Amino acid sequence: MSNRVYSQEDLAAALASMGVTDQTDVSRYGSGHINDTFKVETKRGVRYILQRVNTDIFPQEMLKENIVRVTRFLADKGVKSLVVVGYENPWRLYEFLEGYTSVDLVTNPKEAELVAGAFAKFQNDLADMPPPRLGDIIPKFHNTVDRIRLLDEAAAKDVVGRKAKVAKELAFVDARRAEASKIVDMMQRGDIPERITHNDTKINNVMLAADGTNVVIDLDTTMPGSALYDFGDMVRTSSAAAAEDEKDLSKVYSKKEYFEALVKGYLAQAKFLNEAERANLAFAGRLITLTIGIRFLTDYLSGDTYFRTAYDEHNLVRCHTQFKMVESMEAQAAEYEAIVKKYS
Ligand code: ADP
Ligand code: GN1
Ligand code: MG
Repeated sequence: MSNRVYSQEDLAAALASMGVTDQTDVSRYGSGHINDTFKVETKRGVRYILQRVNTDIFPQEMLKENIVRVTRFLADKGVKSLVVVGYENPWRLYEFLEGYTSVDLVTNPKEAELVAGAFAKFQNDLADMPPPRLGDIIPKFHNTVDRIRLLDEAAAKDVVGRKAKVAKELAFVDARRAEASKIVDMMQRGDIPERITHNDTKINNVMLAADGTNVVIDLDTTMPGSALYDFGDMVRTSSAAAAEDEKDLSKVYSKKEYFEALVKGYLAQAKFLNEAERANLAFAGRLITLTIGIRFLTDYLSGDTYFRTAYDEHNLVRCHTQFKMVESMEAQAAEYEAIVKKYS
């Protein structure tokens, strides 16, 4: 997916539908791969985040219902969260989180510990949300078996003729098919419980303030899931030594000291985990990283229709960093297991 173009009239109409007419500037913002995000400045000096949700990906009504419920529930508890100012599908308006920033890469262990604590607290805060169950926004979102099925399908169709270029990458996945069902099977058996989870625990989905306070954002995939996937996705992005689209693979690896900080920060807050969950934390890091790599590869084979890309091979570059991260975690598996034991 390349950047959609919006006219100032489109943006003004969206804002007007949510009661804002005094904007002085509306400009693209952030580095998310899915939604179209804008920062809005107004004459009153109040700022907003305007987003057009990706209608190819999200069931709009269900998404709105989930977001409104989750943000209200958190606000009623006194937990600082996103504040919905207006929501007129497919557009929505949030209060701008003043004084907070997001980063795309962890630069020190303290930051990793903080991020892990933030997502553990988020899971904790939502644990007693009353029924009904939140909607399954994207069914089988982190189901690796299903993600491999979709990769196989995309490779078989080969709609843009890229399959011949990715034989090595497909072999990388083939060699790991056996472990793909481990968490899915444990969930099916009931060994790993369903919880309300964030499902997109990328570092840039936590807004950080200088005083160490933080706000978890990007609540689009907050839905029933497994805590393991949330922890795993933190390992994927917050233990990474380089960006998700770094081209020089010698710079890409999982940093042990960041992994340790993630475990420390997560386990200090995630007291709710059962034994099976604890035992699979390190594995979940490898699995979710493989899964996201598979999704980038699938999108590459499908002609780049899902993730926002800035150039032709962007999804393939992202796939390579993910697979390199998997290799790095595999090489350190014993040390990572020992770290989890140390803090359990
Ligand atoms: P996407 O689903 O495309 O990733 P996000 O909801 O994560 O979209 O928003 C993209 C970026 O916009 C975030 O990484 C963050 O930097 C910024 N952002 C989002 N919401 C807010 C907010 N309420 N206040 C300030 N910045 C925000
Ligand atoms: C997308 O929306 P964003 O950029 O925070 C994606 C995640 C992927 C991530 C990879 C709804 O997250 O699942 O892990 O890109 N979100 C969706 O960077 O598919
Ligand atoms: Mg995001």
